[in-house]
Amino acid sequence: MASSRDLTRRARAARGAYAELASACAVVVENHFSPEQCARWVEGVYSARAGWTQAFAGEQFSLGRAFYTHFEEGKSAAYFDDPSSSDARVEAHCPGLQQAMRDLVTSLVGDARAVQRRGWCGPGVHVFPPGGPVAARGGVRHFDTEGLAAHHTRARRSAITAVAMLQTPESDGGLKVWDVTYDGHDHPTRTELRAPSAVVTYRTGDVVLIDSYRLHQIQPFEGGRERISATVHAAEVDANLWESWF
Ligand SMILES: O=C(O)CCC(=O)C(=O)O
Ligand SMILES: [Fe+2]
Repeated sequence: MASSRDLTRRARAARGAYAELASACAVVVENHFSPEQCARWVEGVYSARAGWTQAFAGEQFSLGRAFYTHFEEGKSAAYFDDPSSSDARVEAHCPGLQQAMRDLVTSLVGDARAVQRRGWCGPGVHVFPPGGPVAARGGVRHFDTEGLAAHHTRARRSAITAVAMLQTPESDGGLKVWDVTYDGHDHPTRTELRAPSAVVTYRTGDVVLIDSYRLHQIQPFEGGRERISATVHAAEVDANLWESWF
């Protein structure tokens, strides 16, 4: 992956887009979800506000439990406590979203099966509030390795993150990707941060696909509107069998 020119790529359809990650840091699948579908899910996300899961002292919220926030806050037990109630909450407010995100994984990876990871919470939604720390400074620079089994990570077995933008902030809020992949440490070094990088801009209904070992960061954003995106993580646990979770 040499030049910063082709750090990101745009694809017209999800099918097989995973293959593009061999030579790009991120692939954007444009218009994967219709604006009407996104608007319905966003309405559902707001109707679920009382049931949002708060993380990092209100820096961010989710509809459905996200493993990495629970893990980092020492609350993994709460994540694994009755995951079906988390899935039921997502389904009640955003009908079809979880299955659509699993179907998305199936399309992205091509001829393979994507199933729910047993005992884990299914795909969910991130809400980043306007005026909050992420809006002001951007998110944490990170890799999406927390949910991977240790042996999976050690062998660098395939793993992806797909993010669907449901509601863009009023401006900015793209996803920055670096020409850097996970090297066994959770925080990027200063040298790694100087590697070539690019900001993926994505619109409502677009999907961004990255390797879970890819260094990435949500960019600061402006305006009075929440940034709302749906995430699914997936790992190839056996030949052509992928497990997904949030
Ligand atoms: O919302 C996004 O653009 C990406 C969020 C993220 O880094 C993640 O879900 O792991
Ligand atoms: Fe991430």
